[in-house]
Amino acid sequence: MTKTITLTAFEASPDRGRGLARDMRVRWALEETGQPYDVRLVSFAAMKPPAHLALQPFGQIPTYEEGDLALFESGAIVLRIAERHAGLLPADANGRARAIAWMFAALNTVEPPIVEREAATFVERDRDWFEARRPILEGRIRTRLDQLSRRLGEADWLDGDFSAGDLLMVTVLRRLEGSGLLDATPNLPAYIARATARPAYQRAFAAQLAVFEAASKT
Ligand code: GTB
Repeated sequence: MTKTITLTAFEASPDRGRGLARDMRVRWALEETGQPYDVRLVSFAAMKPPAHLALQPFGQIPTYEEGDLALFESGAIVLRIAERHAGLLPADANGRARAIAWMFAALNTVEPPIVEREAATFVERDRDWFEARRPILEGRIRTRLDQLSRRLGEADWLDGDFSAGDLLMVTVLRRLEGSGLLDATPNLPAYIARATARPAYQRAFAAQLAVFEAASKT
């Protein structure tokens, strides 16, 4: 019997429904694999008491509950979904291992400098050294984008068919939209456009946007 899947997500996402919070990647994985799910919406305050910390020790979203399994970390959640349901990992063992390597690459190699730049922009913008540090942070991102762009080349996806590696990589790259940093590597915006045109992405995006729009009306 299929167990109900429940995620947590922001009740009013600070990204204003742009699909940049990390529940988006989980919603997208569930849509790609055709799994129905419920969402429990939480406020920032509701993420800090023990009930939520038991699910997510760092007081964050997303969390994932499925029967007696409770998981945190969006990458681990996407991997769980991809391992249990067809559509996000190749059937052959070597292809599967390579797709999982791309999942780690997205989260461990490409996302950290992007998050560092975002954090610096939010928290350090008023410091007198911020403008001197900015090109250093952006240079680290440009290096990764250039390397990723060369590897992707003319291909549609990172390694064969669309996989959980592409799904995570695209959610990470989307955080740079509007920054200008993607302009030097035109195959990456095209890669994002190809991925975000997928019907599963569109459904996931619409679902999280509906939450934000409903919260804005109250
Ligand atoms: N490593 C964890 C994972 O991948 O699951 C990181 C989870 C995480 O950072 N969650 C964030 C959170 O709950 C939301 S997604 N923050 C609340 C807190 O720490 O108190 C990060 C995020 C937030 C907002 C935007 N935005 O506005 O554009 C984008 C991304």
